[in-house]
Amino acid sequence: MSDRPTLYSFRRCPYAMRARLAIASSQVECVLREIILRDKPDHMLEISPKGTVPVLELPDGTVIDESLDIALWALSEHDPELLLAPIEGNLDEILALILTMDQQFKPLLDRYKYRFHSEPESAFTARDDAAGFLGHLNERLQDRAYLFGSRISLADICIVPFVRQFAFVDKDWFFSQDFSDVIIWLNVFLDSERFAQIMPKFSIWKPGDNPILFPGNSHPN
Ligand SMILES: N[C@@H](CCC(=O)N[C@@H](CS)C(=O)NCC(=O)O)C(=O)O
Repeated sequence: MSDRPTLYSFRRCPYAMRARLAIASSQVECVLREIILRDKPDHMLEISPKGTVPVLELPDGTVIDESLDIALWALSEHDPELLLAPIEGNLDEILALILTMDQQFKPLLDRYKYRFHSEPESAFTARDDAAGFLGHLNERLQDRAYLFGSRISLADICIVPFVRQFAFVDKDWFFSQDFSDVIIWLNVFLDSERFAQIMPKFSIWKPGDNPILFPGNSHPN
């Protein structure tokens, strides 16, 4: 077992992006093991039989296999950007918004994304319903650069990977919608050093590989 936490991750998974964003912000150095979903490593399935990424194994053997829990763990270790202490509102309100997006927006996003070609009618209904949640985010972002104030918080890093996924199903449609403050917020994220830092093309891990340390040295901004 490593003396650093080990993170099983899949680059394009929004949940794994959430975990990497929180870990990058915390600057807690981990060993990153990039996986592919159709060929999950035995060790990952041993420590987390439910088989979803991200999974974090701590040096003491503790396993955390929910993305939000990983984010909260990393930031409770070190939170130099004060992601857990928003300028407006409080952590409970942040967690409530993340939960709403995970429980209500994400299923709509999946229906939209996975039925886009096969069942467009159902996909477009889901898209319209999902857009209602973006309208709500847009209202928040009309008066502030980030969801809970003028600086980034846990809410932004947890939610933005899912909005990115939603946007990328049909970019022409998304970027012509009237939730313009969500579009600005997403674009700021996509252009950020923070995003670049979590999205290098990691090579797929196999036992015996040299450890890939994550995050690298640069501080996100
Ligand atoms: N509630 C979990 C969900 C994680 C999740 O569903 N991850 C997807 C990838 S984005 C996954 O691993 N799915 C398993 C599979 O496709 O085999 C979390 O927040 O970590």
